[in-house]
Amino acid sequence: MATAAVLTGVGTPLELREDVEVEAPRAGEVRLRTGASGVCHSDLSVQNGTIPLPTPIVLGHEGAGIVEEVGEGVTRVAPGDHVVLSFVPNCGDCYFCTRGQGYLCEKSAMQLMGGLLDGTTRFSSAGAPLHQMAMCGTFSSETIVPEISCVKIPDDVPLKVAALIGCGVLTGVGAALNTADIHEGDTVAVLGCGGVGLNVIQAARIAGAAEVVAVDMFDSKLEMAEEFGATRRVKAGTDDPSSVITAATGGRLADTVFEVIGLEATMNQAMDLARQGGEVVLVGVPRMDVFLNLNAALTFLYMAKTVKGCWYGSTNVGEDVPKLLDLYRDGKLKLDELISREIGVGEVNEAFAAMEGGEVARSVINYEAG
Ligand code: PAD
Ligand code: ZN
Repeated sequence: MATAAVLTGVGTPLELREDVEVEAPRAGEVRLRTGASGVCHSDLSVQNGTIPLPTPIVLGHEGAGIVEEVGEGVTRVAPGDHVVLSFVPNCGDCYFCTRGQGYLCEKSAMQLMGGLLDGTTRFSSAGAPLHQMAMCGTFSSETIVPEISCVKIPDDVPLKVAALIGCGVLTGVGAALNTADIHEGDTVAVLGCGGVGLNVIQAARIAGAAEVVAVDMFDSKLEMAEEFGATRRVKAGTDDPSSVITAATGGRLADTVFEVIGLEATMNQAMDLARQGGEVVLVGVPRMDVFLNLNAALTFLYMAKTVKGCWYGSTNVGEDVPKLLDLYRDGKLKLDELISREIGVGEVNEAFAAMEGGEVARSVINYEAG
């Protein structure tokens, strides 16, 4: 039996279930003792209906743990291995994986069905099956995942830090280092300074940005943004980002603008804050009915702007996880500082409220703390 936080319907609080049955791993699958799971905005977005997934479902997709048992044919990992979960499985063989676009792996096609690779689930509670977010389901003390969702890491990496790598760090750092094309001395603007945005900020500095303008509606987040390397702050709703960016660039506007919130208004605003020939990187996940309001001629021809969608930091997890761990060990990437609170799996609803209230960079469920 596992203990899990379960979403039974859109708009309802998560329920703590202590009776969750976890089937044995099938071929190509792994049983994982979850060590830790971050609480990401995408989890909240499933709860509030922004991201459509079937219910009932075990949320959680930013996790790390220890392999307990492997199914038939598993070769990538063995019992006892510590792993980061990739919220996009990475088969290594498909069209996308073989051309360096592992974040689009064809094996992720079933993800919106809320099951594993074959669409079926391994969790059940009170006799009814439970779906599983992103083939992870890390709001459960134990889970079954595809082996191709596992990235082996050294045993000495704290699992609460490893968990954050699984989504917020790979996405945010990848947005700046992989998706965007930041040059030495650039001016970058980051709209939204949460768990993902703070990683965009620190990686933009690693990429050479001289100015990073942080935009958020909470002073607490803007303070965190400065700790992560932002050089200027804009309080959304009070200050005008365009005048701050204009001042930073002699009127040219930003070389690269990242939207890391997922709102229609800020996605459109991001387009306006990029300079002629500049780029906009969309990281925040909006509702399915959001459209951008762009003038084709002005935006793309006369202003020659580029818009890039950033799915999972355009990452190839096999290469990027070790790279991020090296940066962390060298003191170049702040990861411990992302953990504002350690919580139990029964406190995810409070963690959602803390996230919406601007109180935390990340809340992390620490299963190891007992
Ligand atoms: P978060 O809630 O920790 O951070 C969002 C930040 O935006 C908070 O600091 C808010 O205060 C701030 N904010 C909200 N509204 C506004 C506004 N109108 N103006 C300025 N600031 C505002 O979320 P997160 O960092 O975990 O996730 C951010 C988004 O990224 C979210 O949409 C999530 O679903 C998405 C995401 N995308 C991927 C991907 O692969 N593209 C991966 C992971 C998360
Ligand atoms: Zn996430």
